Parts: sequence; structure tokens; C-alpha cells
Amino acid sequence: MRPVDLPVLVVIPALNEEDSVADVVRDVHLAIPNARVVVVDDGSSDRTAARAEAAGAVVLSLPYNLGVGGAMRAGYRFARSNGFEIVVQVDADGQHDPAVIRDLVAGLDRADLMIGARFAGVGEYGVRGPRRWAMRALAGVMSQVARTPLTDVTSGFKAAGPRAVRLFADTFPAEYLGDTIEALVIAARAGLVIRQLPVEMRARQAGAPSHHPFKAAVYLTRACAAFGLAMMRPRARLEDLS
Ligand SMILES: Nc1nc2c(ncn2[C@@H]2O[C@H](COP(=O)(O)OP(=O)(O)OP(=O)(O)O)[C@@H](O)[C@H]2O)c(=O)[nH]1
Ligand SMILES: [Mg+2]
Repeated sequence: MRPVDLPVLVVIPALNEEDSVADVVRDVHLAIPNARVVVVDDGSSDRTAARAEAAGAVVLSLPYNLGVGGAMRAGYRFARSNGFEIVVQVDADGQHDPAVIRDLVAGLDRADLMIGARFAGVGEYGVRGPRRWAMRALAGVMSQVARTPLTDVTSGFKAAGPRAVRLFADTFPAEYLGDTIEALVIAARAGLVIRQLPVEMRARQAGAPSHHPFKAAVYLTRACAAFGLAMMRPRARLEDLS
């Protein structure tokens, strides 16, 4: 069966995104009418959950803030318990174009994980200074680990096929930066095929970014530490999973 014919779950991690989440949910439904949309609300103090529900999403409300990694693990578990074979991660702030989801999912006929990647010749998403250098260095190292050219290993726009959904329902890391770097290391070391699709990333539609420029140097150090720790952990094996 083609990936686009399999049941697709779109998981949207959200923290205080009341001004954009409803539009994102509606746009995803328009782009992929047969997909189920789950918004994982992570202790938002605004009306994110109510707006997402009113727009037609299933809302999983976590009791306290677990971060994007914890939210995605909840999403992958929901997928496994409810028979979804494909999971697409989309940001709640409107930066990811829902029209691209179909292309990411179509790419799963030749990969287990498709990354919607910036810095690959499409669009002009601007990240400068130390944060950009860190992203470039990490992309270089991750390309070696995944044995494929990758330009954007911190992208939150990703589609996971059946083998990746099984792997991530048990292993998706909840630590800081786990949802990006460590998740890719786990997938690559478990033997999954990772590929990227160049995408244009839009500006945030509303709300506040979770990053701040002055944290860039800290980001670089933590990203390297996250990568080192991920490489030291025992390899996850698909054969061992339930
Ligand atoms: N569940 C959950 N979602 C979060 C958390 N922090 C951020 N998010 C969501 O994760 C997505 C990505 O976060 P952003 O703050 O947009 O990060 P970013 O896209 O790398 O940064 P910008 O380019 O500044 O937007 C958004 O949908 C946020 O609402 C969190 O602690 N828990
Ligand atoms: Mg964002």
C-alpha cells in the first residue's frame, strides 16, 4: 500500500499557542482530510486546548510541562494504541505549511523518516550567528551518522513511517533537544532510513518563540552534549520492540 493510503496521525505539540493553533488544525484538515489531528497541550496557561478542540482536534492535555519530546512520545503512543501507521509532527505556530505534509508522507515509500528541511535551497528561513553555526555543525555530524546528506537536524517538521512509529512509541526521548538530535540518532542507529525534503519555513504566525538569541552559545554546548550522550546509549533494536 502507498504511504498516503495508510492511516495518518498529525501530532501538534503546543505550548501557549492560542492565537495560531486553531488555524493550523483547520489547515491540516483541509490539506489531509482523512488524517486525525492530535494537539498535545503541555500545561498551557492560555486557551490553546479549547481552541484546538473547537477546531476539530483531539486534545491530549499533559498534567505538567514535559517539553516537546515528552509531548511527541505521548503522540506516538496514541498512534500505536489507535492503529495509526504514520505520524507527522507539525508546529502549532503556523511555521509549517500543511500542504507539504502530503509530500513528506509520500516520501515514506523510500524512507522510514522524512525531515522537512530548511537550508536545502528552498525558502529563506533566517537563523544567524552561533545558533546557525551550531545547526550546521550538527547537520554535518548527523549526516555521517545517518549516512545521507542532511541540512536541518533540528526541524520539527517530520513524517514517520510504520517502523519509526513503532520505535518512537517506546523510545522517543523526552530530554532537552531529545525531540530533534537524539531522536534522529536513535532512528539512525536502529537502522532506519532517514531522508529530507527541502521545504520553505514560514514566519511564526503569532505567540512567542521558545528560543532567545542570547541562549545560542548554551544551545551549542547542550546540543553537542545531547549528541554525545545519544551516541553512548545502547542501540535500540526494532526486533526487541513489542
Ligand atoms: N508540548 C509542548 N510543545 C512545545 C513546548 N515548547 C514549545 N512547544 C511547541 O513546539 C513547537 C515548536 O516550538 P517553537 O517555539 O515554535 O520553536 P522553533 O520553531 O524552533 O522556534 P521559532 O523559529 O522561534 O518559532 C510549537 O508548536 C510550540 O508551541 C513544550 O514545552 N511542550
Ligand atoms: Mg516555531
